[in-house]
Amino acid sequence: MTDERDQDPTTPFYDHPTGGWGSLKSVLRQASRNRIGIGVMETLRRQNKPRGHMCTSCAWAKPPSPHLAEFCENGAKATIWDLTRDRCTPDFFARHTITELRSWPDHDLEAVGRLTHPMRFDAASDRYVATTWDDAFAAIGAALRAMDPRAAVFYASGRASLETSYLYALLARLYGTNNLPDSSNMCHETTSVALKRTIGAPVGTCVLDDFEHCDLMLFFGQNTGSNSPRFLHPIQQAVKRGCRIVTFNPIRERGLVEFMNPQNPAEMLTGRATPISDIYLQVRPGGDIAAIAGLCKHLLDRDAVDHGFVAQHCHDFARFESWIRDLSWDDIETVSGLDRADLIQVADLYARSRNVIGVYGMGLTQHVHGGDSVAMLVNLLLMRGNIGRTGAGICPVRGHSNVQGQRTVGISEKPELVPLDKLAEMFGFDPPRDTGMTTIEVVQGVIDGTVKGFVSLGGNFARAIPDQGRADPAWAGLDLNVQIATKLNRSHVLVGDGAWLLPCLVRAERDQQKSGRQAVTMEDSLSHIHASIGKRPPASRHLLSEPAIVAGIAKTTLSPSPLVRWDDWIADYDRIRDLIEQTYPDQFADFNGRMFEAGGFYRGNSARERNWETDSGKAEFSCPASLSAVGGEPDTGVHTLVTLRSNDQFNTTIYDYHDRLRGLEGDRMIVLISRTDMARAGLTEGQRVTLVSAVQDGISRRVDGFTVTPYDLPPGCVAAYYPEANPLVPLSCHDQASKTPAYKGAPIRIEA
Ligand SMILES: Nc1nc2c(c(=O)[nH]1)N[C@H]1C(S)=C(S)[C@@H](COP(=O)(O)OP(=O)(O)OC[C@H]3O[C@@H](n4cnc5c(=O)[nH]c(N)nc54)[C@H](O)[C@@H]3O)O[C@H]1N2
Ligand SMILES: Nc1nc2c(c(=O)[nH]1)N[C@H]1C(S)=C(S)[C@@H](COP(=O)(O)OP(=O)(O)OC[C@H]3O[C@@H](n4cnc5c(=O)[nH]c(N)nc54)[C@H](O)[C@@H]3O)O[C@H]1N2
Ligand SMILES: [Mo]
Repeated sequence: MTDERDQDPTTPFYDHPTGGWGSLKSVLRQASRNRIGIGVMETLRRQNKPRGHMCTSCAWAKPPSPHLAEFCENGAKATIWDLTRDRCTPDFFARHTITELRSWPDHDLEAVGRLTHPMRFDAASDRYVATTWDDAFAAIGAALRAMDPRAAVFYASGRASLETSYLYALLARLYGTNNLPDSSNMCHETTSVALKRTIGAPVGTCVLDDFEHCDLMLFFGQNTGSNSPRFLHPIQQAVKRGCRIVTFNPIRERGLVEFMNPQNPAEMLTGRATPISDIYLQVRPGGDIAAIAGLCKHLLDRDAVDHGFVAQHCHDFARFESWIRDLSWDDIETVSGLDRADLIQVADLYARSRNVIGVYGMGLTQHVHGGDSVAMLVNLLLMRGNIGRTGAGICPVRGHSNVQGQRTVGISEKPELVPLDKLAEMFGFDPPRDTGMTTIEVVQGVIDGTVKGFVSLGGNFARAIPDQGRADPAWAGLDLNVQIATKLNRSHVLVGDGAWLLPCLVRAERDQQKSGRQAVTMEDSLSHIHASIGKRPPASRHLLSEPAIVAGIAKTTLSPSPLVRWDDWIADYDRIRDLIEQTYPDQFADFNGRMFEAGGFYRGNSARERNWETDSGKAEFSCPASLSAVGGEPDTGVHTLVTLRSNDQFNTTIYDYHDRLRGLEGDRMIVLISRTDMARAGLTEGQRVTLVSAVQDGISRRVDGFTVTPYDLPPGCVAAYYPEANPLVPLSCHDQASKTPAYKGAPIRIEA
């Protein structure tokens, strides 16, 4: 069992359960800061419920019979942040040049409040000035028409609905490009590529019911307590019925140590928390391939392989088996940083458990060999037939609330994933067939000037990317930069001539169109599709919905066609859902009829049915290119930098300067390091240091002003917050196959 004694008591940590009173206090602080009205509490009550609106925070499943309040600390913060009474008006922009705004911290930019008017950047006065929608659309359309479509990029951050995403992808293809990267390129693209290659389905295989039938859950690099807190409810239930949990994470994340349900009065009043992890192993960053290899090795040694399943369903097991048998325990221990005895204990537990789920997040995906890490977890599950049966499976926990769905309905730079022939037939055009740009390639294109136009459907791209800083000056050189957004952020103030800021409704707001109030839909991490209806009055009468903005741009960019009826589609989103159903009939049959089903409707998963849509027609065992996901042992004096999300941020949106669940408060410019490594490097607590990239490619990457903070971390590993540390992650450090940036494994040096 894990308990307090496992924690290094001389370093900061949170000695309360996740959830609990701390969670409530943190929400109330945001509520009072944002001066929200009583109506917002009513909105929260309807969050993630049938006929309510779906939270804009994480993508965790919405259960068919929700809790009285089916939202978590961070879901509440996201809604409160959206529904603030503060406004970012033309008046505000008249008072501040963008040169001045560039010096503001991320938190302060967003804290100005909701954007209220469409704005055009005026380079002469260095200010955004108010404009009309007609003028904005006309100018954007003219600029796009004047551009080579291959030089334009249509980026999406994973929040926009299925309806918006479908139209957005259609706009890009009608215009002539597959340059449709999305935020997924920075997070679970590794999953899409590695799971497709190994099990033939690009998404996780689990559904909620599996969490009621599993005996063991293995967690790899997913911080449930901060990033998908509603998932703690099924985990808590599972633990209470005897399911065991093992966690692999360099940091002892509180949510995976113990949890107190803030919606359970008995737990809140008695202070009784549920311990979560039975075994917690502080693996070294990038050490998961080795750790899992150790588990597989012991399974082979004790012959705990499901040979029947392997023979019937899998390909290439013999090669994998001999690779594992040849590995030495010494190498496994060195690379993983874990003891053989601990790994054997976990392997024995795994062998004894009937139904096992492998859960993972950015700790696996954001590495140079992230795809191999995911494939290793698949190997482990396949060895005992733990894919494609109730209570078992692989469960990537997705980020944004509709990031998985955006890929489902066509936002993809990979044309082979999209039914282009179908689109050609439906809309009477010749879709582009060449591969579009990923996020990494877009950043490179912005830096070298080949990207001329950038349309951003949400997100804070310039701040979320690796090598941030190198691209900063290049943004002003674009011919066109269109930012569809709700709040001001850094990407909006790095612009030059030809920049537009287009404000949209948030999901909790009423979306009124010609046929009446509209609902939109999104897909959760477990492939269920939910409808969402906003009821709050819009933050400003000048706002448009995201689908209406996409249609507005499309109408001025594209030549008219009788088959492409933007106005009809916007008048009634049922018609957009009809188009989605027509394009993807198997997954979206009777879309309009089923979208309000409690718990969402399931769009299915071939691997769950043990129908392996891979090259071999079977589930693939595979051997990794390297035993370490960071790609080898670092040189002396080089540390592996892990970039972290705090409990008080949603990506680049910084709600506040606290990280309660890690016992850290008040400052984000800190570098976490173990006391042993501090002593070795001659550093003292509180010392100011500069972090410098150890990648030698002729480019200097450094960030000053980090405070040394002792923390319970494995040797050789340091941690700092995202996005502050992003300039230290080189563009060239990314997963080989998927191009997901290696945000969890950047080599750095510390300069006093
Ligand atoms: N409140 C809140 N919720 C969010 C977000 C947010 O910013 N705030 N972001 C959303 C988005 S877009 C995403 S993609 C998800 C991200 O959610 P997660 O997948 O949880 O991502 P991170 O918090 O970046 O990192 C996860 C964990 O990986 C661990 N880790 C780092 N390196 C390694 C390693 O090499 N091996 C192992 N085993 N573990 C490692 C870290 O210690 C951390 O606990 O959350 C979504 N939900
Ligand atoms: N170092 C490091 N870098 C990382 C990561 C990491 O772990 N470490 N994680 C990566 C990951 S997983 C991700 S997903 C990216 C994401 O990083 P971001 O791009 O920051 O993601 P968002 O949260 O979508 O962006 C927030 C902005 O979206 C706008 N917005 C909010 N709601 C809406 C809406 O409803 N509609 C529209 N149109 N706009 C809206 C607001 O203006 C807000 O400023 O960052 C990546 N960067
Ligand atoms: Mo993400």
